[in-house]
Order: sequence, then structure tokens, then C-alpha cells
Amino acid sequence: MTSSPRQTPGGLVIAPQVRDALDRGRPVLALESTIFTHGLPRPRNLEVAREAEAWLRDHGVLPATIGVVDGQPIVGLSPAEIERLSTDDDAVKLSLRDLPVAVAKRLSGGTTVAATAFLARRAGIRVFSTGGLGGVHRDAQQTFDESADLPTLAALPLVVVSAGVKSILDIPLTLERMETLNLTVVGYRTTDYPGFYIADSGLDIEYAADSATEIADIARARDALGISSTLLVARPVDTDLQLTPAVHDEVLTSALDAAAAAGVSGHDTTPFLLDFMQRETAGRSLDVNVEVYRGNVALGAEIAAALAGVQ
Ligand code: PSU
Ligand code: MN
Repeated sequence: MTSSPRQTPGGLVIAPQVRDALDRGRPVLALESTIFTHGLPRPRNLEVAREAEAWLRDHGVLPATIGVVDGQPIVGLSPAEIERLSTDDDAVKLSLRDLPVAVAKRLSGGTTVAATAFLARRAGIRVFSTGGLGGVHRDAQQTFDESADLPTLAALPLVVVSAGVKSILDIPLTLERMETLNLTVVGYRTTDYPGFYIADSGLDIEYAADSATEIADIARARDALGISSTLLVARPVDTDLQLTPAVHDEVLTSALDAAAAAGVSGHDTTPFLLDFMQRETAGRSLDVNVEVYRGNVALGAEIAAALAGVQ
């Protein structure tokens, strides 16, 4: 493959509309691709990716979905590229450390929160919405399995909207690590830290923000202070849309047992547990996952607009 005319000297492609919107100070929201390469089953994955983009365009915010196609990191995947990645059996899960190999070997794949955040910042994007963040796995004291999402976000001045971390992880340890890494955590209209499928993980955080405007104020204060870590915005799913907490706890226990029995480890752990939960709840966890994502995209859009001074 010859290098594309759109390619920047830094080795990433920034789609012209994204470049143009950023140059003009228009709101842009970064979106990850691991959610549709490894997080959601087909064909729902492609539907969700398309729906998020369409919703954002309708609401005056430019989506910049980020991924790697044939070794080319792209900020602002085209509809055809999104379709290709979401139907590609060979798409790999690419965290930050995998990007050099993916480029050199011309691989295609979905970028995790860590890799997406890195590429978004390289392009000058300030806000990124995802479903759930990676964090500290339950047996991390033994395995050292802590997602690269945390240290990577600690070094990037972004605003990242998520529904917290899934309870497949060790949430108390994850919150401790966020504190150590100087990651500011603010709940959207709550100080109950959300547990992705459930609105309240049972853990409390210190601060709530009541509006996108207030979140934008916190981000501007962070920037003015010269602090370069991410502002994590935790938005809980509506309680009437959440997974029933009792069902959640039961399925989670079986998912963790199944992962241990199958000897799953490393970067396969998160996709394995999510897939297990989806099958065991007959798709109910998938519906919640989609609702969570929609809500996070909408809030990210509002924050991107507030930071751009729109509305
Ligand atoms: N958490 C979810 N769904 C996901 C992921 C995390 O609820 O799809 C994906 C994200 O892309 C995240 C990555 O960045 O998994 C974390 O994987 P690991 O724990 O291997 O770093
Ligand atoms: Mn991991």
C-alpha cells in the first residue's frame, strides 16, 4: 500500500472533515473501535457504531471513530472502513503497545480506550465517549493484570465519558489506582460510582457534576492548571434500564468461574467475560450495553459542544 495523501507526518490519518472541524473549533467526539470489533456481537456491533455516528451528526457534533485499517491508524474512519472492521474476522484488539506492530505489519484492528485516547489526542480531540473503561482485574495482586487504559489516560489531557468499569473488574482497586494516577473522577449527577450494567457499583466517589457545562468548566480548570491527566466522567445507566442487580451478581459469578476454568488470561479476558455475560443473560446485558453507550455518546456530545462554546 502506498501512503495516503491524507496521511500526516506523524503517521496517522486524520479524516478531512475531522481536521476541518478541529481547525474551525467545532465540536468533535472521539469514539473507539474495540467496542465493535471485540465488544459487541454481529450484526449489532455495526448497527451500534453507525447509530452513534448518525446521532452525533444529527446533533451537530462530528464523530471521529478511531481504528487501524491495513496498518494505517485513522482518526475519523469512513462508513466503509467501519463496516470493514466490524465484519473482519482478522481484526485484532489493539492497545497502545500494539500500534507499532500493527503499522509495520499492516494489520487491521479495533483500538482500545488506551490506543483510541492516544490517537485522539494526537489529532487534537478533547472529548471521547466509550462504554466501559478497562481497569484492575480481580486477581491483579497475582497477575498484574491492570488495563493500559489507566496509565495511558493518566498521561493525556482528555475528557472521557464512561459508565464506570464493569464488575468483571475489581472496582475498589480500580478506583485506588485512578487516585494514584491523578485521574480526576466526577460522577454525572451522582456520587455513586456506576458499575456499567448497574447504576450503582456500591462504591462512592467524591464529586458529582450536574451538567455538561460544569464538566467543561472542570476540564478548563485542569488545562489552566497545566495538569495533563484525563478527567473521567462516570455516567450511570438509568435505573429502569439497568440489569437487575440480582441477575447481574449471579451471572457475574458464573462468568468469573468460566474464565478461570477456561484458563483465559491477558487481553482475552475482557472479551471473554463480556461474551459470557451476553450469552448467559440471553442478550439482556447486550441491550444494557447499548443503552449505556448511547447515553455516554450523548453526554460526550454535550461536553464537546460546551468545550467548543456551542450552545
Ligand atoms: N470494557 C468494556 N467493554 C469493552 C472494553 C472494556 O466494558 O469493550 C474494551 C475497551 O476497548 C477497553 C479494553 O479499552 O477492552 C480493555 O482491555 P484490557 O483490559 O485488555 O486492557
Ligand atoms: Mn488486561
